[in-house]
Amino acid sequence: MKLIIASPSPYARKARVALLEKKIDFEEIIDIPWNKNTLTKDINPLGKIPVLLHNNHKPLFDSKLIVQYLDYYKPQPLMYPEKPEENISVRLIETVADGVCDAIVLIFLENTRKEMFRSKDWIKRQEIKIFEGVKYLSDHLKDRNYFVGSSFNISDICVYSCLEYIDLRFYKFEWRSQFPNLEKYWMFHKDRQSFKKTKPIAQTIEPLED
Ligand SMILES: N[C@@H](CCC(=O)N[C@@H](CS)C(=O)NCC(=O)O)C(=O)O
Repeated sequence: MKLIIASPSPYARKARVALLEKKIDFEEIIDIPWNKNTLTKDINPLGKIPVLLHNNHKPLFDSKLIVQYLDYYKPQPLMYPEKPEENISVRLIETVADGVCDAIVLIFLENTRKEMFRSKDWIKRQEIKIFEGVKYLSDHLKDRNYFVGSSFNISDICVYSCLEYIDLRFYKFEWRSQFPNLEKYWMFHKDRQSFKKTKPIAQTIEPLED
């Protein structure tokens, strides 16, 4: 399998961690999807990473769909639990964690504009989503080590990736001091090999045109 990624991307990280957890061999192809010469535009009509290329299968895109495909391809360990109630709970946590990342991406892009073109209102709107989203995650975690059920699954991948994406792109938000249960959770998972091997690395992107 080949996975097209961007090195800072929390969405690509979901697929990378799931592949490592399932011990599936894969090759990473690093792209910068925001730049004009991105590989992705010819493969995904939405121009986004991650994209999974597997044998003669059509290219698969969107992290949720890719991880679901990996669960069909190699069920153990399962990333999306089978029990309907757990499955829905996991997807809800995924939606919030991914939504926090979406808001961070939008602020990051807005800040690539010249200062006179940036919208403070737009940035504020996204910041509220980040703060409220992380509070929701903290409230749902309580003092547990796993978000849903008693073992590791996609909800943990999403939240862990989201927290480290905040550290990379929105570090003014000191989530550790505001949400000690999330810090404890982060400490519990930080030595996991699949997380250590996929630490986000910043890329420099071409600025948006005004
Ligand atoms: N919902 C998508 C989001 C993917 C996404 O937004 N990827 C970003 C990189 S972090 C991207 O490729 N953006 C390029 C663009 O929007 O043009 C997923 O979960 O895979």
